[in-house]
Amino acid sequence: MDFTENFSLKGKIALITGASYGIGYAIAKAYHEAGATIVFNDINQELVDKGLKSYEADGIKAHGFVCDVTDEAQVQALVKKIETEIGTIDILVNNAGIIRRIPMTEMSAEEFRKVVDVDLNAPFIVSKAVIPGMIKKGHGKIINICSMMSELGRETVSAYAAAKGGLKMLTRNICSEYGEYNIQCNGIGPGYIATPQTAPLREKQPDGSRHPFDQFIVAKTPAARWGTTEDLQGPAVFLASDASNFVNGHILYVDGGILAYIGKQPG
Ligand code: NAP
Ligand code: GCO
Repeated sequence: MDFTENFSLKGKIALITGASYGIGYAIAKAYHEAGATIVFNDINQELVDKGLKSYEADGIKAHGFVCDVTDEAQVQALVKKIETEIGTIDILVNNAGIIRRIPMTEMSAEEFRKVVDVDLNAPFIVSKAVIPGMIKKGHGKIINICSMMSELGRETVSAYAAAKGGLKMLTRNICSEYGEYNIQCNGIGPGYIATPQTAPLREKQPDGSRHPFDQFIVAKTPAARWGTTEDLQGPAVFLASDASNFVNGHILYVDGGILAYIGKQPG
């Protein structure tokens, strides 16, 4: 057999949550090109329709559903519908996520809980719904979209860092509990990626200069640039494919080297 066949996703069904655009969309596009059937959800019909239009424009016949990943009843119903109408899910990417950048002492408990609900509780809920089918099928791949904040903190992102740190450990626990069923659960830790979620950190200043955080990230990244969603496609295909069947409980950081680098001397 040609070794590269190990990277094929032919015949696989992939559910990518929150994939109308952004990182989830890019991962779904790569999975399509690797041969998978694409299923995605988003939080409302408008976003699902927007996603379906984008997929169609890219020649992808995706299946889109409205589902709030924090609602267990909606998630259970979605997985049942997918299994009935399309087939058992082989690959799950827990991508849906939010961030609220608020100084911790100014953040309400409700705001903190909302971020943890989407970024940590939801991957638990969706994984719990999908794993029984994977066990029956004899294999499965779960990929949790973690973050630099699974390892590092910074001002204003306490809830997000707590959630993404927890998601790293949920990844390791799913690996531990379900590895014997030939289910591999790994994480991808994107660095700073140019998507709508980070747009506020890259906004031009009133005087036309670059955002201070934009300058900081470029100085802190050995690759000296922001990541693109395309940078994540290869690692995501690898972790969804047979090429990674003995990789389990690993967080693969796709960050241009940020975590390895102390940062450039100012000036
Ligand atoms: P994004 O542009 O904000 O997209 C997130 C997607 O998830 C949106 O479609 C969003 O819908 C959806 N979503 C949010 N809450 C949901 C819910 N309750 N149920 C269903 N869908 C929901 O984010 P992104 O930059 O592509 O990031 C995707 C993932 O990567 C997130 O988990 C994020 O934390 C992580 N990440 C991003 C970066 C980065 O630099 N961009 C780096 C590391 C990790 P709405 O539009 O309605 O919110
Ligand atoms: C922030 C950014 C980061 C990125 C990403 C980095 O405000 O610091 O939004 O959190 O989204 O998670 O890996």
